[in-house]
Amino acid sequence: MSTHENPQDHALVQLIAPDGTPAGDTDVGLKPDELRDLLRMMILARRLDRECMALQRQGELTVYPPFEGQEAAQVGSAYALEPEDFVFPSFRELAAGVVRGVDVVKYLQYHRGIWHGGAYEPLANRFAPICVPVATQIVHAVGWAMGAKLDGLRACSLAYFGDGSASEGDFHEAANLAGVFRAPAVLFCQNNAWAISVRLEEQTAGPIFKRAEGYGFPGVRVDGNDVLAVYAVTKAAADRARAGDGPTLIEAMTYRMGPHSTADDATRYRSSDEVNAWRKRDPIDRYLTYLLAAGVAEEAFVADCEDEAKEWVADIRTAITSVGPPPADELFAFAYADPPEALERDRRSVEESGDG
Ligand SMILES: Cc1ncc(C[n+]2csc(CCOP(=O)(O)OP(=O)(O)O)c2C)c(N)n1
Ligand SMILES: [Mg+2]
Repeated sequence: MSTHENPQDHALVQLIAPDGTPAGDTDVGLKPDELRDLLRMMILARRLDRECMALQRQGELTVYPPFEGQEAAQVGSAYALEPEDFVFPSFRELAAGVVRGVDVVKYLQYHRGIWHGGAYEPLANRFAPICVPVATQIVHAVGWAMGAKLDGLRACSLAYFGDGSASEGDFHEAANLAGVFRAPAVLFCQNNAWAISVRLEEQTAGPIFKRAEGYGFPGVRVDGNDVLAVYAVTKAAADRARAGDGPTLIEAMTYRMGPHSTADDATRYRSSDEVNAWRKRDPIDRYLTYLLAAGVAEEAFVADCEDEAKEWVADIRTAITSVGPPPADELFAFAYADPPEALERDRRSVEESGDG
């Protein structure tokens, strides 16, 4: 059994067991309507993720990296943040973006091949542009946190990254800097067992959360498919950061149920037994079972969430499929105050061709 799947992992913070029964103190300080909202967000996110896969298969998006299976890791962590905090995502954090209130249609313009990083306004929801060069966003997040500290803001940053990204130099540089400067940053690793087709133990030999000790700050490993546990550890890390006590590394153990992206065929490198074993640890089923047993939600609420999700994604589909390409002259617009002659010539030729 791999280190990723070890059920005897004593370090793992878990509040709800995979069968939905409580496994710890489930009072994380959320009110019943907030507890229900976590479920609602996960249901909305999953529906959206599946719609995006369909949109890509129908040629409406160029490429899409699905997050199915990782809803609790993303929703639980994003829900723990305050509006003034700043999220630095990779390319798989649409569910976190939904929680932050990011304009999904503008987000998807990246995946439609229209605008780098998404067309949303990063400052509006404090959600940085989609970041594909793996691990670079961790450095951005720590830099932002250092700036926030210098400015005397009571806010933290949160960087999302994957297990594979934790093997990049940028992770280590960012972690070292965060430790030395006690930056108010939360380094949130979604360990989904795979970096495209490379399994965890092929690219790192030890638990990721333990690396924090070497950088002089705490590291915690949490069950990433347990939304309450993820919320609780992220809230504690964010509170700690805002209080001036420095960074925390969180390693959320989860699993990507789908392919790495729509350009990948995961059946070529992993077994259906492995995928099926993780299906039994589904984050939404687990939390739903818990909420129903605790009397916090009823079936009617779930049905309402599903209806809402259906309507919501239908509106998103209509909106994103009607977004056409931006004017071609924008290709020339933002790089130079005084464009060089060669570029000016290109611009004129586009203009004269009528393609602009
Ligand atoms: C600097 C850099 N190297 C390589 C790639 C190609 N690439 C894209 S995603 C990925 C793997 C990322 O794995 P992980 O960090 O575990 O995140 P996950 O995709 O599992 O969410 C790689 C190697 C890239 N985007 N950027
Ligand atoms: Mg990964």
